Amino acid sequence: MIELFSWPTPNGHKVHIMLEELALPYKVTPVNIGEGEQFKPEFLAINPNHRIPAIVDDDGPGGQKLCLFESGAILIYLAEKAGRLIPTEPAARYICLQWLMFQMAGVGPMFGQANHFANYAPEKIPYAIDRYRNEARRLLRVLEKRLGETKHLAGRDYSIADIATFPWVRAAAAGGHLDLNETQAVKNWMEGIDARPAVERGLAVLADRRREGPMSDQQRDILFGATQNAVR
Ligand SMILES: N[C@@H](CCC(=O)N[C@@H](CS)C(=O)NCC(=O)O)C(=O)O
Repeated sequence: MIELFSWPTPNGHKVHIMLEELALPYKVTPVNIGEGEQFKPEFLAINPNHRIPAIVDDDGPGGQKLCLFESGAILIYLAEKAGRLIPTEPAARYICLQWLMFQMAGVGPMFGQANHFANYAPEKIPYAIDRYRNEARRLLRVLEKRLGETKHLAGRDYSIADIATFPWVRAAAAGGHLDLNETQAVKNWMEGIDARPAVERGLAVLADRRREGPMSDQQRDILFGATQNAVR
């Protein structure tokens, strides 16, 4: 059995969707990152970087228990475990990993910073807001070019590259950082993924735990302040 440690954020959604796509049995342990549960010693033992998602698979390689963090590594692991959603032909596999890395190193961090400086930074810093919004828009144009040429990011078939990227584009569009009406190929690709039953189920995982609304001072301290930056 796989134990999933997660919270309903874009990085969490990647793994929720993947587990639903693969129909692997799993149990979810919520890690409420707004209340600081990511700093509990039992979670730090699984992920010393105190970020969701993480998994513990009792039946890892060689039948041994495997603890894994970093959503990209988890997606590769689950795809290889199930033999699905990653191409097997070597060149196609590297192209898939290329677009997965593009998400992990580009789309995720840059969209995240765009959201942070627009919505959470205590001061409005025009340089930072413009810098990350422009970078998010540039990355969206790279996605648009690719998806104008191929049905999915890795090529013809849906893969872990799409699963990793979809939740971030979804969140950026919902937050008003990106306008998908300007990128028709990305919009069509998003609609196709959104319509998948496993995606609907994945997005529903822990959805009832999330509370919208302004962040409290305590949450701000946990996510961006002294609690976040404490030496552990
Ligand atoms: N590179 C990591 C990033 C994970 C990440 O940033 N997770 C956020 C939620 S989306 C988190 O756990 N934040 C808790 C915190 O900042 O303390 C991954 O892809 O797994």
